[in-house]
Amino acid sequence: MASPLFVLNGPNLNALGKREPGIYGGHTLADIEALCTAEGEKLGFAVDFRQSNHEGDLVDWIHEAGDTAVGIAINAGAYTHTSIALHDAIRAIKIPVVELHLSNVHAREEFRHKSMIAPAVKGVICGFGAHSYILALHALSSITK
Ligand code: DHK
Repeated sequence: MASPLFVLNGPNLNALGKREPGIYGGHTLADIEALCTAEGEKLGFAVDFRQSNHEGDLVDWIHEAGDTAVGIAINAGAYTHTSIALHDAIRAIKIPVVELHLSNVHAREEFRHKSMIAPAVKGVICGFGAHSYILALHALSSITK
């Protein structure tokens, strides 16, 4: 039986493919969902892949995952840098959370260097484009089995 795993995506990630492709790559979010679903199957995860432009949706989904899933991979988009609510939601659950980013946020503007959620997660992956998602699934596989 595959273990349920949430892959959560925050604001503007629905625009991947047409949004600054030099930074975020040419994959659409649907492409990334397909990659995650396929890799998840290999690793024994049933991937529940979601995106919202609204902070409260992400908070609700983190709580839901805490009750129903074995782990979370999250690209919180710009909420990474601002959201105490996401930090608190992650702290409120017991399952492991991996933070990920397509771009290397540390090689970009200074306001992207700080993550509000990093202190609450198990680990952080950034800079590998769509492959960051695959690396996050492997990280979760290694710590949930
Ligand atoms: C995505 C975003 O939308 C930005 O706000 C972050 C992240 C970086 C990414 O690289 O996936 O700063």
